[in-house]
Amino acid sequence: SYKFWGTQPVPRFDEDQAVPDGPLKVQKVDEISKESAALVSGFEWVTMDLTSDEEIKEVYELLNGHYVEDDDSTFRFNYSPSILRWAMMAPGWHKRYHVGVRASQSRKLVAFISAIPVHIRVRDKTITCSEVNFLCVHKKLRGKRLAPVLIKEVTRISNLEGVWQGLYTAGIVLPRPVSTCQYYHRPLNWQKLYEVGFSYLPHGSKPQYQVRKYAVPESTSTKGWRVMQAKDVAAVVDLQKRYSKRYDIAPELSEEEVVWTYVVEGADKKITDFISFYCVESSVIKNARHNVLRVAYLFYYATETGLQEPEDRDALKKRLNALVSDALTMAKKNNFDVFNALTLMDNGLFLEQQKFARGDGQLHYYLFNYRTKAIASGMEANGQL
Ligand code: YNC
Ligand code: MG
Repeated sequence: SYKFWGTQPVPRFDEDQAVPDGPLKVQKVDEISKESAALVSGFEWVTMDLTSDEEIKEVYELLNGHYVEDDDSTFRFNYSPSILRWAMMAPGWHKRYHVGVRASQSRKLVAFISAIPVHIRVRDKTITCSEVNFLCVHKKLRGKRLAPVLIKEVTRISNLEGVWQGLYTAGIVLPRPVSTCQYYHRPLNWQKLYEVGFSYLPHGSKPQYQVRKYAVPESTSTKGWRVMQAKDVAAVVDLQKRYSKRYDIAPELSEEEVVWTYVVEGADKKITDFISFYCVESSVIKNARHNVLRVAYLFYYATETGLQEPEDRDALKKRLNALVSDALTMAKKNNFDVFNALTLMDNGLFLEQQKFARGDGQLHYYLFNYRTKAIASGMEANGQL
């Protein structure tokens, strides 16, 4: 079926993969409409001003009530206004990419979609993409084909800026993922995760055994470990750039994009490693004792250990395990309940050893208007999936 996606420049499930990388459709800016498509009567397009506390609150409230839930509606993402600003006002952001739909009479915000410009290397070519996120339609307006209208609008706005490719992820299968990852979860506060229905008590186990199993060291063990400072940013970006050559698809990060990070400073003051994570809380939908889960998401990391020639896989595995173990310690100290990671990058080298368990969520990665052969996730590449 795919009534909408069948009309879009995305690869089809049945098409030949053995073609050179590149766009599916080539257009010029003057072929693109300068006007938004009409909405059904009673609704109108608006540009949201995320610098305004009132308007970010409206976006926050739409997402808090209507954004992504897990399969059995136990949890729903609760992105805070500050993480929403971080995500949608990343370097290169522009207000034009914060697209809302309001009910004309009540002025209520009922739908939203956003994009930021990013530079992504896919194998040996770098493409400029609109990274699309936070697509959301109010629960009362579902199933009315509003999502395709929002997607076409953010495409039109990108195209007018000369951006022809898109990057996005979704939990659902659409034509056609460039890669698919599995979520993994590492309990930090097992008791609470059990109480909210996130973790289960394995047959024959007892709560106190689970709590003990998931205890983390109280202090970090890597020599030279410390919080990143502004003076480290250039070294971190340089290390990231060299390390990410290991991957077929990777963002080209600039210095402005570096976030909350720990670094390891070697004896000669050189930054030899870094690892970072960020926080997105989830609302616990119906539970008498708990309202939110504090969830840490693993972000980027890199280590000089992975750059030795010839590659020493055991040394890399050992080093990544040490870094992730220290990150778990920091997350626990900062009161996180669970630490999430996907089966990408080199995560296959530490997920199991660090007691991450496979979740039921999958995340599919998509490129819009760009054809390339499927990219194996980290686990497949390491023979673990
Ligand atoms: C989705 N998540 O298949 P077909 S992720 C893309 N991503 O089309 P309707 C989606 N397409 O199958 P509803 C999608 N979910 O007929 C559904 N679709 O071809 C497709 N949920 O539209 C679907 N947020 O309006 C179908 O559906 C068509 O009312 C049906 O609205 C959908 O942010 C949605 O999961 C998701 O708020 C808005 O269910 C709604 O159900 C909702 O009848 C909860 O739509 C929140 C949620 C999605 C999170 C995300 C990334 C989105 C990427 C969009 C694609 C970007 C392409 C690149 C554009 C830039 C290019 C340049 C340059
Ligand atoms: Mg709809």
